[in-house]
Amino acid sequence: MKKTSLWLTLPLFLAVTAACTNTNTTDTSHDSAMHADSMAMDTAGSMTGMADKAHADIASTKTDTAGSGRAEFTKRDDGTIELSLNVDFPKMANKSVAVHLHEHGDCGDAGKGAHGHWNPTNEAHGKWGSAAYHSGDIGNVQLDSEGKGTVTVSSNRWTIGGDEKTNVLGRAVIVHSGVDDYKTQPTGDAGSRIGCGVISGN
Ligand SMILES: [Cu+2]
Ligand SMILES: [Zn+2]
Repeated sequence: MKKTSLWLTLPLFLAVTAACTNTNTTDTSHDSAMHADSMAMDTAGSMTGMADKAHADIASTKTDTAGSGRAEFTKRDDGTIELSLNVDFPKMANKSVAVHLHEHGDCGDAGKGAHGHWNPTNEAHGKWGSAAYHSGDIGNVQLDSEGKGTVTVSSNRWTIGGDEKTNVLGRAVIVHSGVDDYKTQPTGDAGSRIGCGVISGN
């Protein structure tokens, strides 16, 4: 009987393993990446201290590239967190600038106090929604002729409150002077830090 049950369960185990491997390695679409992360979200969602909204007011770190911005995080009905980001840096008009969530909510020392990209999953730096990327790798934002730009992204890598591996509270939103190449490790070679804001609850 023991032999029979082994032969019954082994093919099932292999099938499940193959299915998981396929999802994680060959399908790099954003939807699949989010699907693969949904279990982490469920775990965090069951914890206390969760909120539906958070924001960061972004201020300049340098006088020669004066600007501002606002990041608003909202929990959607499906449990994912949506970020709506507006930046306004007139000196950077018609350029594309990189925006990331950095690990520490500290804008001191011209934004360097925020340390590196927030990377709770220990992945390589990369393009948002690709096979591997930091949870803070929002990416490049195109600015118009006035230096204004917007981006909206959503993720189930994020929560407002809860598990530190997903909690955006206390992180910093950093606006860079350059473009993220989505390749250079671990920064994307995005240039200096011209804007910074700490994410706090509403
Ligand atoms: Cu950055
Ligand atoms: Zn990164």
